Amino acid sequence: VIATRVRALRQLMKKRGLAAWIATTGDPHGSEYVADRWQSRRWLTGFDGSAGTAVVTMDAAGLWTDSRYWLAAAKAVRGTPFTLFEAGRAGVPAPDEWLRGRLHRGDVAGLGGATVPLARVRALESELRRAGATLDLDHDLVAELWTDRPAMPSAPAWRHDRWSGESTASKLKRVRSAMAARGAAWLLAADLSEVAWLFNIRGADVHDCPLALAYALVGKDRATLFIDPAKLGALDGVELRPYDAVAAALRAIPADQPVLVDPESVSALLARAAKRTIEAPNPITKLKAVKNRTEVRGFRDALRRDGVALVKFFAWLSRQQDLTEMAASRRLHEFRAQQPRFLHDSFDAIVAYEANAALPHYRPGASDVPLKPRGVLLVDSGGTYLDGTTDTTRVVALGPVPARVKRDCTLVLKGVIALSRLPFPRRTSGGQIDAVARQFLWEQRLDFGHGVGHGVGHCLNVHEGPQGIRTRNCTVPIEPGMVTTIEPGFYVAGRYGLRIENMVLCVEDRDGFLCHETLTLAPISPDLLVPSLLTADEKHWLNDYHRRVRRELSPGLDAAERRYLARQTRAI
Ligand SMILES: [Mn+2]
Repeated sequence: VIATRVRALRQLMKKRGLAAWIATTGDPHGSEYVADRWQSRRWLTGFDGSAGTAVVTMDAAGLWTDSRYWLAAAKAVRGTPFTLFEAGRAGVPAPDEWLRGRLHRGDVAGLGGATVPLARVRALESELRRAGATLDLDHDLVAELWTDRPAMPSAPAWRHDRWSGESTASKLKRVRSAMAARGAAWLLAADLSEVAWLFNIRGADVHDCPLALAYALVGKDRATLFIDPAKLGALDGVELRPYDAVAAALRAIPADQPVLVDPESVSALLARAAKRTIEAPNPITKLKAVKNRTEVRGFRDALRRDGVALVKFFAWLSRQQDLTEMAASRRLHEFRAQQPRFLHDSFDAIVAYEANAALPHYRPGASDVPLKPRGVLLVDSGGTYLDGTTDTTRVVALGPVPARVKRDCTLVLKGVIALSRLPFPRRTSGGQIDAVARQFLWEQRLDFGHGVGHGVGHCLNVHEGPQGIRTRNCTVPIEPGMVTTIEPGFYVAGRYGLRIENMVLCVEDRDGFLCHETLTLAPISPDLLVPSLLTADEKHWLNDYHRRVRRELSPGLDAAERRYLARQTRAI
């Protein structure tokens, strides 16, 4: 069936005079998680991972995906016209570069310009220009061929005002002053979480994301929400127009009124509908990242309920035999779903046993494995609650664990503690403090291949910017009110994987410095630690933290669960 689709695509390419077709993974909003309607790369290739790019020429077809999906993608492309390229492996060309090598002067490559952010199209165009080739954005060939394409998501949207702590009128005021500072007459917001934040609305159009498909267009004295009218009634002071009317509205703006567009989320086609644009990060991204008092209170409450669910789960797990990763994952979801204000998981949980945990983004599925009474289970999961989003990783021993694993887990914890206690001056970015969480691994000539942390949305996306803790593209200062994760790990391919993840809130320290306060409440199992490798200060931090975890979570637990928690938070 994949071969037939590729054949049909090539026929259409020939008819339209295209030398290549590029299928990326994206929707019209630059989303990380994409609704089925826009899974055209999956339709074309049969590979269903959440990230990947396919390129089809008349005589070759390639699929690129990153390390978390290499195994799954290798299986998916078997028997199809696609060759797998392991993106990120040394010596493997990037798709743009590979394509450039196959195009000739005057060739045209096609791509669905409505679903690819402007910044991505720019990068591709500049690569193709070196071969004298150009891009056609206007004809989505795969959409033409995809006859049983899923419909537009149509979940109702709902008001989130009660949990948000700030009215849309107040948010609009702050957005407009940021627009004025940039010299923009209008602001187009395409990112679904930015639209949701601005208008205090939530939805259910994307799996495990509380988002409604919509655009926002903010002018100096009006604000328009473009959304399917069936999804939402009236909003005070906001003009509602149909979702599809956004391009025409942009075209109607006179050339002397520049529109601010964020090239990372606004699609190339939509950006080109405006006569004059200012390309800049959307100011909403940063306003949204700094949480207000209501949102912070919500995070604290949500993390307490989430911690109760986690302890109930781990206590239950400690009494089970003959479980698989999948069965454990389903039960974890049930414990969360019993908590008040729960909407849905914040992402597909990672429940990974031993070697599977060495793949940082592994999800149990086809390779569901039984859990045995030995080794380490890694659980990275979270919930989306009305009053906050959570993301927590813990590792637990299912039985005997080799000394080497305990040593590595202790090194990971030392990184968590060091960064959690670190005072830092204002204007410090995550890029500057990433190494603080790695230093103890580095001392042993060890490291891990992912970032230390990411921002977390408030009843929004589990991954949000602009701040983060990693070395690449991470120059935005961390400010009071920002909620970020600290999640160092360590992985031995084919053997085991370890990661400890807490959510932290940036707060004022003293003498003008800032620091982080840990929000996550869940035991860090002493069964996986070597106490002699911890300093007195580190033991003090852990014992203090565990006292707080016990105090906050015990009221939500039954007697057996409290006994489990007492054991897992015993002083060391
Ligand atoms: Mn995380």
